[in-house]
Amino acid sequence: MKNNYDVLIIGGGFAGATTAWHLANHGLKVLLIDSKPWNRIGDKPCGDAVSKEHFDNLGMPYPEGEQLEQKIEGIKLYSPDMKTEWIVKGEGFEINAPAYTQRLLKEASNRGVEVLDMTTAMKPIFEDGFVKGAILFDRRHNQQIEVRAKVVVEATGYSMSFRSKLPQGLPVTENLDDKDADIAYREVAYTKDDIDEPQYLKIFVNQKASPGGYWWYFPKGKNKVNIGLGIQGGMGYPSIYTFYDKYLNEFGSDVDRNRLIVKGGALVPTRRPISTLAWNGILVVGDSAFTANPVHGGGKGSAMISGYCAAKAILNAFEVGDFSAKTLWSANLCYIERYGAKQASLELFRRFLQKLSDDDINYGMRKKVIKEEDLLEASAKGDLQLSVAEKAMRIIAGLGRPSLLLKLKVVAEYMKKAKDLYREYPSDPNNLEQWKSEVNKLLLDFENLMN
Ligand code: FDA
Ligand code: PGT
Repeated sequence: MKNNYDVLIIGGGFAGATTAWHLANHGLKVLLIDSKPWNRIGDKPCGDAVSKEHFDNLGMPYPEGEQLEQKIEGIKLYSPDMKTEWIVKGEGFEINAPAYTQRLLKEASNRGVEVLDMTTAMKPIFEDGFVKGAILFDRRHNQQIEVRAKVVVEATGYSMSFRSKLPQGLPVTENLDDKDADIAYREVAYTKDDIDEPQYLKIFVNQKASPGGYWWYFPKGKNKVNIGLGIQGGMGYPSIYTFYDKYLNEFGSDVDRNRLIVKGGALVPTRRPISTLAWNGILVVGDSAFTANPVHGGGKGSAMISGYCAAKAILNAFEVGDFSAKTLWSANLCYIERYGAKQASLELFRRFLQKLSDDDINYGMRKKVIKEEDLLEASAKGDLQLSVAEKAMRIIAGLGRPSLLLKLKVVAEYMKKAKDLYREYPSDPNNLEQWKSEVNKLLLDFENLMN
C-alpha cells in the first residue's frame, strides 16, 4: 500500500501527541503512528510529574478527571544525611500519563489528524538528501505501508528508532553518550498507610543509594505512590534493580509491593538538546532530541515545548512551500529560546553535581552554599547567580571547603558562557558545524577545570 501525507509523526508519546495537537485543524493531512495499541499509548516508565507552567505557556489543557492523580504544591528536597530539608514551592500535576496522552490524541483526531496504533516505522525513505517518508508495518492489518510526507516528525523517545536508521553523518543522527543519560526505574504501588502530605513531591539526593541521580517519592493521591530512582549511565554501577531492592525500605518503607500497579525502567537523557532538531524534511522532538532537563530529568514539559516548536515550524514551512533544513530551522530558535539554552547550562551544573560526595552535598545544603532560591532559579532559567556580597559571605562561611566554593564559581561562569553561546545559535544550517565545535570546546575546557 502507498499513501501520501503532508506530515507523518512517528511516535505518540508526549512529544508526538503535542505536535499532532498543535498541527490539527490547520488544513494539513497529518498521520500519527505508534507501535503500541491505543490503550497503552503514553504508558512509559516515568515519575509523571509535570509543572503547571508548561500547560499555561503552550496554551494546552490541564489534566483533569482520571488524567490528574494529584495536584502538586512543591518539591521537598532532602540531603543525604536527611538533616536538611529544602522546600521548593511551585504548582504542578502528578498525572496519569496514558490518560492524558490519549486525551491529546483523541482531541487531535477529532480535529482531523489520522492516528494509527500498532504501527511501526521500520525504515526511512531518504532521497536526494531529504527525508521523504517511511516504510511502516501495520500489525493490526498485517500489512506494509509506504508513506510519503513533506515532513516527518521523529518522536520515538529514547529509542531514537527512526533517526538512527538515517544515513550516519546527518546532524540529526547524533548519538547519546552513555554518561549523558541516567538509567531510571520506578514502581507505582499502593501504600500501607495514608500519605501525610500528598501535595509534595519528595526528592532524596544520595550518592550511595542513587549515584549520579536521586530517589523520588511522588504521591498519586492519598494512598498510591510513584517511587523510583535514577543512576548515571556508563559508570559500570551494579544494575538499577540492585539499588532499588537494597534501598527501597529507606525511601519508601510504606510501599506495599503486594499491591503493585506497574513497574519498569528506561533511559533519561541529561544533556543539552541535539545540535539541531531540523534537517531536510525532518524534525526531531522529545527524548529523541534529548530535551529532558539535565538536573532533574523531567522531560514531559520540554517534550511538549519541542512539539509546539515543531508544529509552528511545520505550519510556516507549508506557508512558504519549502521543507528544507533552512526553513524548518525556526524550530531550533523557538526551542533554544524556550528551553534549550537553559538545558545547555544545566548540563554543566549536572556534571558538577554528579561529582560531589555525600559529605559535600550535606555541607552545601546545610550551609546553603547554594540556596533553595538559587536551585529554583538555576532550574527555571539555567542561571546560577553568585552576587559579590553573597560570594564573599559564603567564602567566609565556607572556609571549611574552599575547593567546593572555588569550583562553584567556575561552574557559574561556565553556565553563563554556555547560555551566551546558545544565544548565538546559528540562524541557518551553514554555520552549524562551526558553532558545534565552539560548544564542544566549551565542554572540554569545563571538564578540564573540573578534574
Ligand atoms: P515517549 O517514549 O513517551 O514516546 C515515544 C513513543 O514512540 C512511544 O509511544 C513508542 O511506542 C513510539 N515509538 C518508538 N519507536 C517507534 C517506531 N519506530 N514506530 C512507531 N512508534 C514508535 N519526565 C517528567 O516530566 N516528569 C517525571 O516525573 C519523569 N520521570 C521519569 C521517570 C523515569 C523512570 C523515566 C525513564 C523518565 C522520566 N521522565 C520524567 C522523562 C519522561 O518520561 C520523558 O522525557 C518523556 O516521556 C518523553 O516523551 P517522548 O514523547 O519524547 O517519548
Ligand atoms: C544530579 C543529576 C541528576 C540526574 C537526573 C536524573 C534522574 C532521573 C530520574 C527522572 C525522574 C524525573 C523526575 C522529574 C521531576 C520533575 C520535577 C519538576 O517538574 O521540576 C520543576 C519544573 O521544572 P521544569 O524545568 O520542567 O520547568 C521550569 C518552569 O516551571 C517552566 O518554565 C522544577 O522543580 C525544580 O526545579 C526542583 C529542583 C529539583 C532538583 C533536583 C536535583 C537534585 C540535585 C540537587 C543537589 C543540590 C546540592 C547542592 C550543594 C552544593
